[in-house]
Amino acid sequence: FSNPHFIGNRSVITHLMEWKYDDIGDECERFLGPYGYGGVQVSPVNEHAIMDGRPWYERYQPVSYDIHTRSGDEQQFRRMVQRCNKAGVRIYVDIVLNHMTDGQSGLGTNGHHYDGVAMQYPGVPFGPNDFHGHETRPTNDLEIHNYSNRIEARNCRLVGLRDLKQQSEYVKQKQVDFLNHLIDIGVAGFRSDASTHQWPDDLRSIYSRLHNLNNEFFTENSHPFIYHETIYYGGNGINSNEYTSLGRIIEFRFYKEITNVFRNNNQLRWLRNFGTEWGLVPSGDALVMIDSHDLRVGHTGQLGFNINCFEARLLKAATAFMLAWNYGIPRVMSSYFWDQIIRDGKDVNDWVGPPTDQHGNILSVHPNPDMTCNHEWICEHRWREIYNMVKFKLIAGQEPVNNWWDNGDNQIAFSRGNRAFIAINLQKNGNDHDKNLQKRLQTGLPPGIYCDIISGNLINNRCMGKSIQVDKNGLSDIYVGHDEFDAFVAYHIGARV
Ligand code: ARE
Repeated sequence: FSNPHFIGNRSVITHLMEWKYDDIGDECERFLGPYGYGGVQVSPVNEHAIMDGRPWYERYQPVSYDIHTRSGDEQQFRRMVQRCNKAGVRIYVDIVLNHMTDGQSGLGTNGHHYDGVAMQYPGVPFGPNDFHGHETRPTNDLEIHNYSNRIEARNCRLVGLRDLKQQSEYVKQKQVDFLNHLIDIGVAGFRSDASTHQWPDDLRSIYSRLHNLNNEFFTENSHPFIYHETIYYGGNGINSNEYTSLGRIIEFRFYKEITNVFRNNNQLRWLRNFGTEWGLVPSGDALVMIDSHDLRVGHTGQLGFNINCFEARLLKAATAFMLAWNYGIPRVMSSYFWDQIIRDGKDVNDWVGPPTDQHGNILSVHPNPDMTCNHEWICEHRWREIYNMVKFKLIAGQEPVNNWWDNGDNQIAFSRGNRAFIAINLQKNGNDHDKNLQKRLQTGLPPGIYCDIISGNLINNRCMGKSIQVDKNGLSDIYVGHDEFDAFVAYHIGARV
């Protein structure tokens, strides 16, 4: 369950949060395929509660396992999966198996009624016996209070959400049917939501009944790729390594350490041995990110510490490191615009859902000629600095990190074998001269003239941005001014004049 089934050397996933399936299909064909992305994570696809104001998080309150949300119905979902697979781009679905809705009642996105107090979900159907109650000896109010307590975390309610009893054969079978339905349609795998709140053995038992991937798109005997949301920063919380035998885990320590470094709370030079030596799980067990649908608004992290699209220069630099370093499977967050208003360290608009028209239909994405999107959609995955680093990673392949250099502080550079080279400058101390990265460095690259793919593309054999000349020994003058638009430069053998 830890192979993402990317095509060729593709190696990066992007989460197109809340996008409509028709738009994702278009995006696979016109952009993601051609620019070398390996896959898309789509927001939960099954019927969910319709909540007042339509917050984005209503998608995390399931009502049934019918494929029907504002992103599209089952037919549209099927068409997207077909189109993306044909474009060489895999689809991973965010699955919410831990729970159903909170204690409200109302309608779901496919018209099913639900009642969270009575725990009735006729769309599945699930009833009160399918949920954890007092017999499993959880807390008095059935809520999770102590996230480090295994039993409480698994058998109690996460923020009031009705907690499914996955020990029940009936519940398991309904979930297996749902996942197999998605597999048969042609998805490549799943993001498992709130994994720490589910018993590893229950997940194992569910996964053991999954079909092989659809062999219209995948080789025989392929298993779905499954990555688990286990928020573990060390200490006595539930250790994410309880889940590594089930697939991959989202390694939250990656974003936390990288963010800490890029915010200058730790020197860049220490990144030299970043990975398992820092306590992270082995690379093959990890999926990594800088930003996510939660972190962006300060959920599961701390606003002001997390880096989101409102700090573009920092986000691009941290993402570049993630894509240049050879660790885990990287996921690039792609968000929509919301009016961030911070009061007392909290974003009061952290709930705001995707852009819609006056009838509540999600707006379409219309790319501009300069590759950006209509202003409602941030489309980080289309920023030149980011899509070109996706290409960098594709070209670097499995080449090792070589030619590490640092200034003993916050300037670093390294190559990936003799295929690609990056230099990052976040130096804040010293005079202007010290703050600029200006150094003759070993790039590892064969001699020639290379375009900096961060400041511009190679078009008609000319660099639109900066360039360097690499001599016959692989040396070149590298320059990253401290006040430049981007804090890094990157070169690879695919952008040689
Ligand atoms: C919303 C409201 C709540 C309300 C609830 C029910 O915000 O106030 O009680 O509805 O009415 C998302 C949103 C939630 C939202 C929920 C349901 O983020 O705000 O609740 O949808 O609509 C823990 C879990 C982790 C979980 C986070 C949010 O361990 O699994 O909490 N993350 C996933 C998703 C979320 C999603 C859900 C789970 C639910 O990524 O998007 O919630 O499906 C420490 C602990 C962590 C803990 C973290 C919380 O770090 O170690 O375990 O994460 O704090 O910050």
